[in-house]
Amino acid sequence: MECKYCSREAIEEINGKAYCKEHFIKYFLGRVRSIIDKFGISGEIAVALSGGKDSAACFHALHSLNFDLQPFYINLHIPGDSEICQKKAEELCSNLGYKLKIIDVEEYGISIANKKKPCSICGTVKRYLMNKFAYEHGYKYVATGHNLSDAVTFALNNLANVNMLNFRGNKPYLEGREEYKMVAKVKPLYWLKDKECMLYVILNEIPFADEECLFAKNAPTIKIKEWVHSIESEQPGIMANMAKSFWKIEEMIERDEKINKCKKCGFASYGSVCKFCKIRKR
Ligand code: Q46
Ligand code: ZN
Ligand code: ZN
Repeated sequence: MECKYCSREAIEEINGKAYCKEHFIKYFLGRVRSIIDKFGISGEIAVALSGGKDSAACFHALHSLNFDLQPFYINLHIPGDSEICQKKAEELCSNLGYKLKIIDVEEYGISIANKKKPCSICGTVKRYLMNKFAYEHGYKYVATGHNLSDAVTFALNNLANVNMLNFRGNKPYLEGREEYKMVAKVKPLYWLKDKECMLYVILNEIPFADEECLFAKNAPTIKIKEWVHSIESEQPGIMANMAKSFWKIEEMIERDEKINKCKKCGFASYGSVCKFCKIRKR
């Protein structure tokens, strides 16, 4: 198969178009650029690295597009995972000429691995610390490696669990709000699927940790993700359409929401005390 844009051998087909290595990378960076341009993102961006392929691809792509970046890593102390991931994130940063900032959850007296439902605590802690880091260091934006596969899977999982409130935070850009110490969040990989992110890191020889967190293995979302990808292979473009619909639903839900300031820490909260402060107290 030939690339649609030149005569070279194609390595990937996306929505019926074949791409060679060079044009695939152009396509990938173009999708990232479209998010950045749509929301007018400029200035320094704090980039959350997890050690995995997606945040590595996100960081590398933003670096290739010449953004001013500060990578950081949250060490969650998950056995058999966190140390390897931190090493991979450090390796990537040193390859690209950055110094990685490390945030350690143990400094906040939190341990995730021994909890009954580690993922729900982990999610809250990560969101809180990402925002806190960026806010306290004066960054306007936090970029994360959430991709199209994550966005669609997350939303479908919420539908499957009648969890409409969880719809918030899934769209590609969340505005910052100074009065609530909220930094803007951006998902540059929002239009890119898992497979495309994997291909991007392989083609660019980007170091990443292949191991999965031990709590990810039995997650119900794995089946949903497989299902979504199988529908996409029969009907290319359906995932992007679903993501657009979920984005609209999120905006409808947002209109009825009230944010407060947490009584303990002063960051944004949907109750009088934020979930992070409740976790710390426990
Ligand atoms: S939420 Fe759960 Fe992940 Fe946290 S505890 Fe591991 S699997 S790392 S994206
Ligand atoms: Zn080509
Ligand atoms: Zn709080």
